[in-house]
Amino acid sequence: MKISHIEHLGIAVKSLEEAIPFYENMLGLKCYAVEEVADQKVKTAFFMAGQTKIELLEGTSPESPVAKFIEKKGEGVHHVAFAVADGVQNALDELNGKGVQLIDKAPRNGAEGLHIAFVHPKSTLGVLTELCEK
Ligand code: CMX
Repeated sequence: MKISHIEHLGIAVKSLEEAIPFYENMLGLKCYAVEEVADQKVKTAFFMAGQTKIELLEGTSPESPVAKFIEKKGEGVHHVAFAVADGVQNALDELNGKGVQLIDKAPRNGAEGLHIAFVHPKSTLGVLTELCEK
């Protein structure tokens, strides 16, 4: 697999309504999109910090992975998303073949029209890892 760059950093927040003004008024970043991803039970807000994308995530139900994460660990960095140049399925197959624990066996639809898949943090030194492609 070939990782081309960090596609975004995911940050879990309790409330986008409170977090967006912090990022805009204190950090001077502009929220350019808000999108709900029903499949993942999250509402997302996007910012660019130079060339790096930040994705704020609010859970839309108590069973949301983001709500469960905040319940357990509090707000904070939730995942790192890598763009893969040669396909998410290819990367998943390669990692699976090397014994890495996958959350998704096949890509699914994420925010901004990306195809995404998650790799389990227990297999990635404690960092929930997302693979994406356009
Ligand atoms: N980063 C690091 N560790 C995490 C984690 C995260 N984001 N989320 C959970 N964990 C850890 C927990 O701390 C726990 O560790 P311990 O066993 O040491 O206590 C372990 O993983 C299991 O966690 P859990 O609370 O019991 O939760 P589940 O096993 O039910 O689910 C996970 C964990 C990672 C499989 C689930 O959160 C998942 O499927 N995540 C991928 C999907 C996702 O996060 N979607 C939201 C973002 C969507 C988007 O960006 O569009």
